[in-house]
Amino acid sequence: MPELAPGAFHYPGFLDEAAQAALAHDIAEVVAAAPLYVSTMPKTGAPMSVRMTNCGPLGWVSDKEKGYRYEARHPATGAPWPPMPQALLDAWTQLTGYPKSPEACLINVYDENARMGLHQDRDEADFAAPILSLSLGADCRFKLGGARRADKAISLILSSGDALVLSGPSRRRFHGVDKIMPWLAQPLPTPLAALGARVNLTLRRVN
Ligand code: MD3
Ligand code: FE
Repeated sequence: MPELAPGAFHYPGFLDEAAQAALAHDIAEVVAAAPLYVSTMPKTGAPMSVRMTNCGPLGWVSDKEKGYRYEARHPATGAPWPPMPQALLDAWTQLTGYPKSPEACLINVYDENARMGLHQDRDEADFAAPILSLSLGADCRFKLGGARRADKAISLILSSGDALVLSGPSRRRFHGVDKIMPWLAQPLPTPLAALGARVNLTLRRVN
């Protein structure tokens, strides 16, 4: 259980191939009910390169007018987000031990050219709760920075099946996805392969 920094834990290969395949089926069902969409940046309205959807009681959304926030409904369909698959609730309990259930699972889908710039996750009222991230598909180069944008970042590869827990002081660190690395990669399990190269699931408490 390598601790990358205080409160930041990397679990390489946390999900074995069977668990990855089962989770891919769960996520394909979520995407069928809550289609992937393109969020836009606050103020500029510039489109993000990552396509998204959510499951659980709340979902993270962003647009030009209202900016970053959590909503109970899909911005395009108006439907409530699909429930969180049991496997995600189980992974949350197993890896975080946190007594309250996650309220939101953001599903990020990356194609080979998508990236996510350095940012902090600070749209949640509850900073005491940890964040859990699960990766499927292509490797990516991930950056974990410090409390300030300019702080030196450590770089690591996130591979299919890896879990990352961010808690305590690491909950507020800057972080980003630099590069999708499809060349040596694990293709996404079949029901997701048509959607992109990499999927990341981020489970959070919001309130
Ligand atoms: C470190 N997603 O959705 S997950 C995001 O791979 C996001 O899609 C990335 O950053 C992705 O906000 C990274 C790993 C992660 C998630 C939250 C963190 C790392 C974090 C919060 C604090 C520090
Ligand atoms: Fe983030």
